[in-house]
Amino acid sequence: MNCDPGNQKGLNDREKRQKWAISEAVVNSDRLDINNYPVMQRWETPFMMELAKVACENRGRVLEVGFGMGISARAIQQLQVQEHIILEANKSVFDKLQTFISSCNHPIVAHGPAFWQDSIDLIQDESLDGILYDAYPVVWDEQHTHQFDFIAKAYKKMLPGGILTYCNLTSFGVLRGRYDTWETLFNETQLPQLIKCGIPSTCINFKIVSVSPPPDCEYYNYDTAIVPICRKPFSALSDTSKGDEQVTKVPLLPPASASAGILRATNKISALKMTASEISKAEQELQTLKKQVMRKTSLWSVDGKPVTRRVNAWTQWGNLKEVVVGVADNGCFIPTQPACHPSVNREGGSNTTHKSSADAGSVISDELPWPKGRKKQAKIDAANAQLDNLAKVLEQRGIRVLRPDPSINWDREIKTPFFTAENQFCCVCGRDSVITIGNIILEATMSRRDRYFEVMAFRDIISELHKSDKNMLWKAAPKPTMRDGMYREEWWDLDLETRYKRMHDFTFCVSEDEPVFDAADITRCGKDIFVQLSMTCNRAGIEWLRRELSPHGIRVHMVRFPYDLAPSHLDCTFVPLRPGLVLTNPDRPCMEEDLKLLRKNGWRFIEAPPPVNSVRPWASQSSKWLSMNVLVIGPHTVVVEAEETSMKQLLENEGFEVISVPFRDVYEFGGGLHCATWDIERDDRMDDFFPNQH
Ligand code: ABU
Repeated sequence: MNCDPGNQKGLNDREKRQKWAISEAVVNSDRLDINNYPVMQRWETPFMMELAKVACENRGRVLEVGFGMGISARAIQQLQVQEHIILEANKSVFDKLQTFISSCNHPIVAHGPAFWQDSIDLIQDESLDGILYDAYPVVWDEQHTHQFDFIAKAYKKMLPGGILTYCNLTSFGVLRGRYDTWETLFNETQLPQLIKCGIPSTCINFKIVSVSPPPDCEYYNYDTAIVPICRKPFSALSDTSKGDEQVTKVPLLPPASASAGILRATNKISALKMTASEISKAEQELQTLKKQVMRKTSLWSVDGKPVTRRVNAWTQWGNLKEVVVGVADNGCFIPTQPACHPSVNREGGSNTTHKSSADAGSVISDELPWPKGRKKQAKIDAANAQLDNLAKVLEQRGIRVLRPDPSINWDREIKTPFFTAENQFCCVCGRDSVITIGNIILEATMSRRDRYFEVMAFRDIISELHKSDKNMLWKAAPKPTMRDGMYREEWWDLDLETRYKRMHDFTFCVSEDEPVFDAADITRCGKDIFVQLSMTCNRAGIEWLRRELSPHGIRVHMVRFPYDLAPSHLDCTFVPLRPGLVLTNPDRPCMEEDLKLLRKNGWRFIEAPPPVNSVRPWASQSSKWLSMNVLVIGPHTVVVEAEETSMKQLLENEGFEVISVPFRDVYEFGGGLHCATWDIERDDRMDDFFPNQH
C-alpha cells in the first residue's frame, strides 16, 4: 500500500505533519484509523508484544514512539520498566494516551501532541535503555525509510548496551512481496540503512514472529512479521563504529547459540595467521557477543508473552518454569588439590559414547600424568552440543532457559591469600554452586579450590533476578579460606581397608574447621530439605544451613550414606521424584536413622537399576550413577540420559513420562542432567510433606 495520508498534495513535509496532527482518529476495539488510513489493528497484538519485550529487555528507561491503540504501551507497563516515555503526534490519539496514563500503575512521561522530530531533543543523550519506534509514515516518500531518519537521531540517545526495535508494517507489507525471504529483505533493505545510522553490523539482528492478519487487511497479508533488534555496543565499538564499511549479512535466525558466536570469535583470536586489525575486530566482536549473551540470557519469555519472573523452588518436582542450563566453554581439567585427587578412569573409553571399554583409560593412566588446563575444543563442543540440545528440549516444553556467562576463561590460575589453584574448572554444573530454596537464591561455600569463583558465571543471572523479583532473597554462604589446614590431605592416602573401617565415622577430606557445602548436597521437599554429610559438605556446613534457613520455616535434615566411600552430592544417591517417592542408590543405602522421617510420613523408595552404560568417560570424576542423575521437570515428567533405558523403564512403570536426551559428553564436565541445571522457578509451594516430625 502506498501512503499519502490525508491526500496532502502541494504541502511541504512540515505542513503534512501539521495536518496529520489535528486529524480525527477513529478508534474501536479492532482498529485505529486516521484520515481513513489504517494506522493500526488489533491482530498486531502478538507482534507488538514481541517488540515491547525486545525494547524492555534491559528494563530501565524505555522510549516508545507512537501510542496507536496502546497495545505495546500496555505490554511495556506489564514489563515493569523504571520509566516509560511516550511520544505521540496526533492530538486525538494523544488524548486517548492521557486517559490510558490515568489507568496505569507505572509512571509514564508523555510528550505531545508532537512529532518525534520536534520532541526527540528533549531526551538526554545516552539516557535510554530501550526504544520501540512505531510511528506512521505521514509523508508518502518516507513510507519505507522513516524509521531510519528516526534511528539516525535516536541512536545517540541510547545508553551503551541499549536496545532498539521498530515496526513499519506498511513498508514490510509491501517489501515482503519483493523478496523471497525475510533474511534477504532484511539484508537488502534494512541492514545497510541501520549501519548508516551508526550501528555496527554485529549488533543488528532480527527475529520472526507469527501473526494472523484478517484476509481483508489493507496493509499486511503475511502470517509472519519481522522484529528488528539493534543493540548499542558497550565501550570500544561505540566510539569507533560509524557504520561498517562492509555489510555483514545477518543470518535468517539469530546465531543458534550466542555461545557458538563467542566460540567463533575466540577461535578467530587464537588463529595465528590473523593480522593485528583482524584480531582487534574479533576481540571487539567477542566483547559485544559476550554482552549480548549476558543480556540475552538475562531476560526471557515464551511465545511473546511478557513474563512475570519469580524466584520460587520448594521441591525437586514442581512444574519447572525457568531453569539455567550450564555451558562447557573454556572448560578445564580439575587440578589436583586437597579436596580432590582426580584420576583417569582405567575402564573409560576415550569415545564417551561407546558402551564398551576401549582400554584408553588404562593406557592414559599408565603412561601419562593427569592433564592440566583447558580441555580440547572438540570435547567442549561435544558437551555444548548436548547442553544446547537439553536447553532446546526444555524450551520446547515451554520452560524458560537461561545460560551462564560462557566467556569466562577458566584456564587461569587463581591466587588468594590462602591458596593457589593452577586453573579453574567450568560452569556446566550450576547445581553445585547455587541453589534456589523457596524465594532464596543461596550461593554455596564450595569445597574445591578450582571452583571458588565458579558462581561468578551465574552472577549476571542472579543479579538480574534480584532486580526483577522484589521478593527474592540473595544469600551467599561465607567463603571458606580453603587453606591447607581446612582439609585432611592424609584421607586420600588411606587404603581401602582403612577407609571401609572409617566410613562409619563420616570423616572425609574436608575437616570441620569451617562450614563447607556444595549446593548439590542439598535436596528440597517443601518445608524440609535434606543435606548429605559428604566430602563436599561437612557438619559445620549443615549447621550453618540450619541456622540460616530455620528462621524461614525450613527444616534442615542431615542424611548419611555409610557405604559411600567418597560421597559428594546427593543427586546420584537420593533423588526425590514426587511427593512420597524417592529414587535410591542400591550401592549407597541411607542410614536407617536418617530414613525414619520419610518412613513415618509414608514415603516409598525405589532402587535405581544398574546403569546400562556403566563405563565412565576416562576424565569423568563422577560415578557410574550419573545414570540416576535425572531431571524432574514436573510431577509426571522426567528427563533421563538417552542410553539409560532401564531407568526409563523404571520411571515409566511409576507413571512418569520420560524424555530421553543424550548427555554422556557432558559427564566429564562435572555431572549429568540434574547437575548441569539449576532451577529458578517451579510451580510449587512451601508444602509440608512431613507433617509427622517426631
Ligand atoms: N555431581 C554428582 C556426582 C555424584 C556421583 O558421582 O555419584
